[in-house]
Amino acid sequence: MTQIQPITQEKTMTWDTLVVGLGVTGLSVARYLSEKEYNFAVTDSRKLPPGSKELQQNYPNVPTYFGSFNEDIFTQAKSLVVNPGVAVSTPEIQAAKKAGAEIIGDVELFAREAKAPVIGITGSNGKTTVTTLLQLMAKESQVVAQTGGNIGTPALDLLIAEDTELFILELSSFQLETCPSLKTATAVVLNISEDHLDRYDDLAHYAATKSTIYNNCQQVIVNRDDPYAMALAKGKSSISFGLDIPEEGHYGLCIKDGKTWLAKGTECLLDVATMKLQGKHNQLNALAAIAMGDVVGLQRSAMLSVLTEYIGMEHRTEWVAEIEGVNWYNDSKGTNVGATLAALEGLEGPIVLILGGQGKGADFSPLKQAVKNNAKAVILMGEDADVIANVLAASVPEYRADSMAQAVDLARKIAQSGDKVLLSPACASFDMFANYQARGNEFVQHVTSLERQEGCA
Ligand code: UMA
Ligand code: ADP
Repeated sequence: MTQIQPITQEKTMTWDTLVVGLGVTGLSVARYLSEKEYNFAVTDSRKLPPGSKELQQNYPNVPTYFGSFNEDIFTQAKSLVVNPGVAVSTPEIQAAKKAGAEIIGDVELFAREAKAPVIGITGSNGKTTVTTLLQLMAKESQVVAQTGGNIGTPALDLLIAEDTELFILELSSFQLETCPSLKTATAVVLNISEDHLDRYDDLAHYAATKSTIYNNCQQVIVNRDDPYAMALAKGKSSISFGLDIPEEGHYGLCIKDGKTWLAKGTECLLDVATMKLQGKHNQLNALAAIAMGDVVGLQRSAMLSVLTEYIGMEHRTEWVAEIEGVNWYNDSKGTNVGATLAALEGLEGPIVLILGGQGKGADFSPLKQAVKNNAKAVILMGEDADVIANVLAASVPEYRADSMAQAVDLARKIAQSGDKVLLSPACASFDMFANYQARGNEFVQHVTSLERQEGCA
């Protein structure tokens, strides 16, 4: 069997565009540049980046520089197309910028080319939920839409399809740093809470990056319940959503026949009890999706029908099992404080909460009160367990686990009938797992094996 070797080789081809990072984004950029007949090279600080085999197969003549970044290579480029996972502040990128290179991302190339209207969705939490709702709503409305961005399919790959009537883009703050030409028909910053502070100076810097989604936006959508997010649209004419009674032309909740409904102005649209998505945060997500769907002309009946059917995605406050009267929930995608707050408040106590991992420099203090109100115990794991413990200051009984198996075992011993066990780490997973999916899957696997033991007992 031939082993794949790390390839770092300068081929004879001359180039002026440098693709930085060879994951799925880098591959999509390589495909696009090659179709456009640009001369480009690819660099990645990893010895064997995920896309290296495919690049070698499809574009064997493209020069590659893998294993580390080299300033001499970067400063040769006229243009750098930087992967969102690589910080623009990286010294080699800054050196290239100083030498006169243009620094852009894949979304910038997409924006220069896209012909159909674009919906842009960003925020600290709820991006994937709102993006997926809009994707389903467009489909149900018979609109030919392409969905991608941070959700998984790189933006440039969305250009492959013909007859596209609408693009729906989930955008991370990283992607928003490098796409000045992006124009949107409608865009939203769903909310702002601390995240990615390992890449930004502070919350204001992170929020300012998110706000750029409104720069070339025809209809701004804002969350009036989140003053921080709302301030990002200051001075722009906007349509708002929130959990109170809306003014005319805006979105919110109303009470009809003793029930709570999603509403636009005085028009009651949908009884929230008919939605499968649970929690106040999902009512906000639904309102944001309807507001944006209305702007681009999706059918109202189609949108409401999606909201009654959509059950949500794995790892997002996902119900896993009921064992001896205890309900278990997997919220492994709760990778920041805002998400864990939403899960704690959405499920309500008494909760045995499993949390911890890589805290990304976040301030965990907003969790203290919610833990006190809703949790009967916390089980801490991962790199930042001590940081979280210091903040919670033993406001509820605290336990430590070195593995997911141990965390689940402890939770089983602590929880009693009528309680809930919630994995919502408020942290990234990379200290102990490949990613949040692996963390959630491991949790589900241990819970399922408990369920089997229970079945056998
Ligand atoms: N990396 C290096 N050196 C390099 C290039 C990458 O060390 O030269 C490392 C970095 O830690 C980087 C990671 O590898 O963060 C991933 O880079 P990649 O090239 O493998 O990334 P892609 O596979 O192209 O995935 C990227 C987005 N990843 C990031 O922004 C970190 C994906 O978002 C996105 O789905 C994909 O493009 C398509 O648009 C993921 C993500 O975690 C889901 N996003 C963050 C989030 O949601 O919080 C922002
Ligand atoms: P993102 O793509 O922004 O990470 P997801 O829809 O994948 O958002 O959800 C990520 C986490 O945030 C999950 O734990 C989910 O329960 C929680 N969440 C979803 N919507 C919201 C919201 N509007 N406010 C706060 N938390 C939310």
